[in-house]
Amino acid sequence: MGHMSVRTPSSEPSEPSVPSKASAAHRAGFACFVGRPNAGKSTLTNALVGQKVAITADQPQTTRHTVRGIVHRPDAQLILVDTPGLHKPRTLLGERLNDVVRTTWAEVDVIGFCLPANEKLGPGDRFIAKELAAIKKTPKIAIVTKTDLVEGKALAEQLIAIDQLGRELGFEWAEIVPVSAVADKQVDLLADLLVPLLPEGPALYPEGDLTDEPEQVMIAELIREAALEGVRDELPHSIAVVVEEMIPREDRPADKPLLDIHAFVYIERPSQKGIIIGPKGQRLKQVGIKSRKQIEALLGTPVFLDLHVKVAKDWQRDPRQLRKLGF
Ligand SMILES: Nc1nc2c(ncn2[C@@H]2O[C@H](COP(=O)(O)OP(=O)(O)OP(=O)(O)O)[C@@H](O)[C@H]2O)c(=O)[nH]1
Ligand SMILES: [Mg+2]
Repeated sequence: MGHMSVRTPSSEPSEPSVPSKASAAHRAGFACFVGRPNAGKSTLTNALVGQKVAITADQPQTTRHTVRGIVHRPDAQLILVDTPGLHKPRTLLGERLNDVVRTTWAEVDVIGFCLPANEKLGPGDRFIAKELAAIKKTPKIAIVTKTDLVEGKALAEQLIAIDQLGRELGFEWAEIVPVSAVADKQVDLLADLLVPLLPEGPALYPEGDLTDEPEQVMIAELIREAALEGVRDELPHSIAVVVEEMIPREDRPADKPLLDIHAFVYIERPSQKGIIIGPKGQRLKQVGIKSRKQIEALLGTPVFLDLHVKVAKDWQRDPRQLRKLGF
């Protein structure tokens, strides 16, 4: 009873997967990743999907909506639902994001609770674990992220602490899995452990679909990701991006198309404008160059990206503005 089920590379010899008669029923279902902001949920989602479907950043509260990433395997379709980091809300946006997380974990087949290896368990983690404990019907996997950042001893201590946390709250993790998305350690193993927890059934998404994000949203997110780079303090939270228009440029030869994309980068205060735009517009220009490359790769077509910075006063706290920005 209550033995600790931890997955280490050595305890998991890779067996050749021999399909066994009719028992290998196809599975399909949903696993969500929850955890504090910055725990590495989106990076892990991308690593499992094998392509960027969710933006990531080294500031907390990067993800602002659920992002589905789809893993296609011969035996299963695993749909990952990356969620915003659960945190103590300070704005209406924060409250909305937390609501999104709670709705999501009530709907999935398995919950993956992400805890960074390089940070001791804190009140934020306990708070989330407590809420998870109340969801009795759903299996919960503890995922220790960013293992490339710690030594073996620190990792072992973290695994024990997480096991202990479950016991204190009266449940047992279905698994405790250390992974590194950046060093590609045990990422495939995580998928192997999630799949058996999915219900039997046919694929839910067409083959080849890696996400159900609308193109326009993905593009706005790529611009926001570029805009987040290097900004600090409150500014990352103040940035929102909306793609207003995408129109193929007229009078272009068929073999030389160009897509005009017009997007607004919103901030909350006029004083933030200068920082986003930068001296002589250099910063905004860099944001444009960086995101345009990724947008072109995503769409497979040349793009003219037109970025405008606009103030949406205190939008994080204003229900009307939030609605306009899609929250
Ligand atoms: N070294 C290392 N860094 C990682 C790993 N996974 C994520 N990170 C970094 O951790 C930071 C946060 O990663 P995200 O994936 O954006 O974290 P998140 O949990 O989605 O954050 P929110 O969306 O804000 O809740 C980024 O700077 C990542 O590059 C990892 O396996 N190893
Ligand atoms: Mg995220």
